[in-house]
Amino acid sequence: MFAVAQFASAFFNSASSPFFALGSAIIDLTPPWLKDFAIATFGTNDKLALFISIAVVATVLSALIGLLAKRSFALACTAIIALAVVMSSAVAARASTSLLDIVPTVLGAIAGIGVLQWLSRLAVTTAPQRGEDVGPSGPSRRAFLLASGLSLAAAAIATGVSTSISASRNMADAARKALRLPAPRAKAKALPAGVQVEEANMPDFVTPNEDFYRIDTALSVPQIDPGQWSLRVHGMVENEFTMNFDELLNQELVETYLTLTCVSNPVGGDLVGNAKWLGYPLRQLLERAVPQAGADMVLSTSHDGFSASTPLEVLRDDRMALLAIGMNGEPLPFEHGFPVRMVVPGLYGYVSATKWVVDLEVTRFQDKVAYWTTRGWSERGPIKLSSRIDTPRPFAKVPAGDIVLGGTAWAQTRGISRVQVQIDDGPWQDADLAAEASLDTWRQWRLVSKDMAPGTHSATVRACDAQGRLQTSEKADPVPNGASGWQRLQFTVG
Ligand SMILES: Nc1nc2c(c(=O)[nH]1)N[C@H]1C(S)=C(S)[C@@H](COP(=O)(O)O)O[C@H]1N2
Ligand SMILES: [Mo]
Repeated sequence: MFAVAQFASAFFNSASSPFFALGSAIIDLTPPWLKDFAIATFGTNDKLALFISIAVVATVLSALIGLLAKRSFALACTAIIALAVVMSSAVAARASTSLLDIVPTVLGAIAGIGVLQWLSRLAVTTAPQRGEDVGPSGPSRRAFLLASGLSLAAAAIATGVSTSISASRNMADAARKALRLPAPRAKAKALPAGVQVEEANMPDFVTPNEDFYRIDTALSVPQIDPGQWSLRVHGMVENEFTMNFDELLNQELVETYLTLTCVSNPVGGDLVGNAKWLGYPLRQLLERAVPQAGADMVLSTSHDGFSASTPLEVLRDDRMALLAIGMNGEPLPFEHGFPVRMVVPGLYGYVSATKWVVDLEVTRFQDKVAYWTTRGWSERGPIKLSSRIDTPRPFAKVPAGDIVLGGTAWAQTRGISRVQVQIDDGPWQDADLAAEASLDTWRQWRLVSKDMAPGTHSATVRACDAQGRLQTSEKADPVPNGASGWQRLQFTVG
């Protein structure tokens, strides 16, 4: 019961753990003399001692409940429920918990009753009939003892595993909160006035962290304590080395605005976001490693086994490819790669933006294959020139008169020089471009369509990059290297 509750709590708020809650309640309720005694006797192991005591008490209580069940199964269930109520109140009494946090304890109680029922059944079939001569080591008695032992062992293992999951999560969380980001050597160039088109439905030019799209293969978000983090740099290099988090903080960091894009983004989709990143240029990291002739790729691998293949030359040219630790002025959120991730201008995330990165291997495309490439996606993924209509929304109803259209376009590392909109089958009209922050960021646009007649209309958008190349009208699915085609949507005026 305790084990299931503890195990389940690993997936909730750490304060939902009945062990931690009970432990904290006991600490709060302990008279000072006992506290002093505990600290004097167990030293800094006092918390360990407390948890071991709770585990011992839990085992004894389980045994007592087991004995009780021999008399009355209902009475034993009542005892379990009473215990669950005590544990739930310990959880609920703590600050920073919500009603949801007693779920683990309730699950624990249900599991406790289940195990009890299983064991009682075994015990019933075991009980020797009067007059029968069943030795103390009869087969079913052995089964009962085995089952009890198994339950206890399973409980102990589940408790151990889940307590260590919760503990590492707490450590990582505390470390993230305590982290003060160092000042960059070069601050990001201030955003020019007018990067934002002020219209309803337009995205913020800088995407707030909590609104930033999230794409990864992680079932549960890795919680890495930066004190435990290190990055191994190896492979076809003259100098292999390992860098820990403190060393990374001591490098000369830079700050840059950069728009990330997912290769899975459909035409008109929103798997794209723009943030200010703080990090260490990968170019400098590679200068220290000194890649060998013949190498053409860096395989970056995450703590959870994802990998990305990035062309070596992209990481050595003058674009701002970073080993990032900061996002919009705060440490990376856990979902976005805390403590360290990569961001590379101009490449889709699946071939460049490894979150929770722990390993960089300088190698060759012909020798190593990255995670998504083995699943049918291209080994290289430069971002395609794209444009999007953000307002009006598809199938929106807008009042008759002058209609404001607005949207976003991006061609990271190249920049946007022109956006054009076609209403129905009319001529292509040049939209007004918002100010450009950099070639690596998206650019907003706006167009007023005068005096639109009531009825259903369509709008189509296309863009040109700074070299004047027109976005292709050729439709392509996201697989294998990104969607293409012009976005066309319908809306109703009237
Ligand atoms: N460890 C890890 N990093 C990853 C991924 C992943 O699945 N695992 N997905 C990549 C993909 S496909 C994209 S588009 C970006 C998304 O980054 P974000 O979630 O911070 O927006 O992360 C990249 N980095
Ligand atoms: Mo992606």
